[in-house]
Amino acid sequence: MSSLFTQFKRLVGIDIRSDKYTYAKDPDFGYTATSRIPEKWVKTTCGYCSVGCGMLLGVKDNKAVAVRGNPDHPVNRGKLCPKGLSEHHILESPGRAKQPLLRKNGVLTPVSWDEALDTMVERLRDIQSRYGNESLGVVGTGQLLTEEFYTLGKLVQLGFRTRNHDGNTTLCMASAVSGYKLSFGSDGPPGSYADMEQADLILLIGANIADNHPILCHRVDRSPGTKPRKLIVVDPRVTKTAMMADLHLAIKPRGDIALINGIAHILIREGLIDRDYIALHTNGFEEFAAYVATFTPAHVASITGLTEAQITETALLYGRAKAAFIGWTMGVNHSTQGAVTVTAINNLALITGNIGRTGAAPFSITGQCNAMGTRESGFTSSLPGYRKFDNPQDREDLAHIWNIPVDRIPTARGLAYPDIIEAAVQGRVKALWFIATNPAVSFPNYKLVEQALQSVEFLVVQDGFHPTPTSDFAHLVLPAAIWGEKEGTYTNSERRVSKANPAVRPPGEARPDFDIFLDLAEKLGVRQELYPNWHTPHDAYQEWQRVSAGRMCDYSKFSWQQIDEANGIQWGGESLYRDGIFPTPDGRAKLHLVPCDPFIEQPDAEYDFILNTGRTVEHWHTRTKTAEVELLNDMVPNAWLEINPYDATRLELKPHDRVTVHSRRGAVADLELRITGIVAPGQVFMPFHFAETNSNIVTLGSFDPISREPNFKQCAVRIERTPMRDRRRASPQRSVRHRP
Ligand SMILES: Nc1nc2c(c(=O)[nH]1)N[C@H]1C(S)=C(S)[C@@H](COP(=O)(O)OP(=O)(O)OC[C@H]3O[C@@H](n4cnc5c(=O)[nH]c(N)nc54)[C@H](O)[C@@H]3O)O[C@H]1N2
Ligand SMILES: Nc1nc2c(c(=O)[nH]1)N[C@H]1C(S)=C(S)[C@@H](COP(=O)(O)OP(=O)(O)OC[C@H]3O[C@@H](n4cnc5c(=O)[nH]c(N)nc54)[C@H](O)[C@@H]3O)O[C@H]1N2
Ligand code: SF4
Ligand SMILES: [Mo]
Repeated sequence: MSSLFTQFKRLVGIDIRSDKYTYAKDPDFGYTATSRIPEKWVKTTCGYCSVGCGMLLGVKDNKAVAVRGNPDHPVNRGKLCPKGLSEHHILESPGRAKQPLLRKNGVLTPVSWDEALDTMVERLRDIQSRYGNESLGVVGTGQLLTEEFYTLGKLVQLGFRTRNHDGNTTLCMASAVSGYKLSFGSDGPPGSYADMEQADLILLIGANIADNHPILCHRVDRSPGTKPRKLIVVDPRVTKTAMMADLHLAIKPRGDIALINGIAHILIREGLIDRDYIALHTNGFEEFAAYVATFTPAHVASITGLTEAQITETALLYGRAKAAFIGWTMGVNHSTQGAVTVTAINNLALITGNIGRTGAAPFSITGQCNAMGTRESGFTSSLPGYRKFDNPQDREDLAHIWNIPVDRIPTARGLAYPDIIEAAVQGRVKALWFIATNPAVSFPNYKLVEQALQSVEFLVVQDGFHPTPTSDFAHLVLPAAIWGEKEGTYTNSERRVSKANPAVRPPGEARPDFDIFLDLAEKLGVRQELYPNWHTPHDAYQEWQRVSAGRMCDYSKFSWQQIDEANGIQWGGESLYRDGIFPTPDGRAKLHLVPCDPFIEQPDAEYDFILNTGRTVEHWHTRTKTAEVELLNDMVPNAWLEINPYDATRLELKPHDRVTVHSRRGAVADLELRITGIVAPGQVFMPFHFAETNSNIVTLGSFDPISREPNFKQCAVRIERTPMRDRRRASPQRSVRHRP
């Protein structure tokens, strides 16, 4: 207990000394450890998730010492989630990569940047001259700045001249992109967060926002004083988000298409559709109506495990809402049927005219801080500015802006991420370059990716942290600056372009990805051609403005400065398609007939459970960042497996028992058992964050034929008690970095 004297000193603002810290009065926080009172606050945007919260990063002595929510930012209005609030801790963490490392005699050895990049160019040139340009595969990320991703696309496709360029976004957003293109003729989430507040009904499908987009939870607040509306959550688990819902539909895994078709059936039967909208703005309604007629409530109930009453109530709530909003995330996208499930969702919005109006949208909630910016500016599954490889005019446009012959621009995309990995295993891809992604933990069916990482002749890993389970395999590690150390823009789920600003210098010799790309271009001899007079990411932004001008994702209308001052600006405004005109040849959206097939690996006598994998609020993906934040890591230090009490009793398992998950691909031992009604009988869940107990050793290497997105959410597994000999055994991966 503090003495009266101490209390007095606190009151008058004199520094006081405790055992550990010196405290002083901070104008914003009251009493704070003096070491945490910044000299200045730098306005920036959170570098974790796609909510895109505005924040202020406090700096003292070139160290990031504090973070607070930006009260003027329209997305988060001053609030932050636990990851955002502790984000400054990642910058100085011991796990940061600080110098380029080149494998010499089997050992990663520090080298100069010059030697690192000279070697990289030399090795890649040699490999490409022996096996062809497309023997190089490059995988980027939704966590680079737009300026960086744009620069990278040109470097890979026009500099290194390989089309085999993709992003980790294929593990994430690809199904939403494909589904939007199939329904509307273009990518681009039609709605905004503001719509969630204005909707009468919010339907969340396979989206656990309470854990994964926590600050969006404020948008579905239904406490007294807010607009009366309903929240329905469709998820096989009783997630924290499901607990917030008015109605939780604990659907059988992959029952979603049946449910959505069944809702359409009831809407048509009850006349709860917008005939004018359908007639003016869609194609294919007659066939669609005939098709969904077979999805009767009884039939849908048998597939989904829901009651007919639940299905009907959901349909009536959706159909009677003046404005209805559907949000979805990975419970939809992570499936071999992901893209078509997205079109089924779009169907619902189209037949009820719930699109292009305030409160009404089919809205894919994105994942990473810049998933959107990278899919707009990317040179991966499409050409920059949502242009198409197979459209001659689009290629002409770009060739003109870039001042290059049009035949330099490929007429079709190269291999998608899973196909790059497959090609590496088969020996067609001989060199791999990963930028800001950690496939040894995040790619499905670990054994295959391990084979790819081991078999290529040259593997470059460019990451802010080292070692990581992927950088352990590398021939060359390039240390990158991360969020907080570099400048550019991120675009969030609602198309809001926000500025990320540098607050501190990168550690050691780490450099911004942008600078690394320009240096590589220099060494490749293409710098002046591809990046004339470029020096900073702002040069990339200005070219991107010209490239996107007049396109749907038009950045030409706002400068960096305007974005910064406005706390983010949405391209396309609050909603797209207000006029009901879609970017298709006849301006109409297309209704799709979507069959409901059983998911690919059904449980059987040997593998009798369905494994679901996902996230928790405390951790970010492969934990390169959040394992470094003591506060977060101590809350959830290890992976667990959720099992229903019914199954635990049947298998004679007790809470906290150590269990092993076996699948046809491998086994993960030593998981802590949580016995809980959160999962239904016959289903188990584990987080994918932990390299030590890597869920992707057991997951399935099956991909959506349209989007190439993996089926991360269902595979067949068996659960057994972990034998003593397998306890705390080293993971099959070669190393795991632990916080010291
Ligand atoms: N804390 C935290 N936040 C994050 C991230 C993180 O790693 N940590 N990652 C970010 C990224 S990149 C992404 S993509 C998002 C992901 O955000 P979410 O998609 O919300 O995350 P997941 O936990 O992967 O999966 C969501 C839900 O899908 C459900 N699901 C599984 N199978 C089915 C099914 O058949 N039908 C339906 N309807 N649902 C199903 C799961 O039970 C789970 O609750 O989160 C972002 N935010
Ligand atoms: N089983 C299962 N697997 C999944 C999922 C699932 O739900 N279940 N979800 C999938 C999804 S949706 C996603 S998005 C992926 C994510 O998978 P990953 O992309 O592998 O995940 P991260 O851990 O975010 O990896 C980003 C890497 O970039 C580094 N990094 C951070 N910032 C920078 C930077 O500015 N520059 C550079 N050069 N490096 C940086 C980090 O240290 C980290 O190593 O995982 C997928 N894998
Ligand atoms: S909700 Fe997402 S953007 Fe906002 S603070 Fe949390 S991690 Fe950052
Ligand atoms: Mo993601």
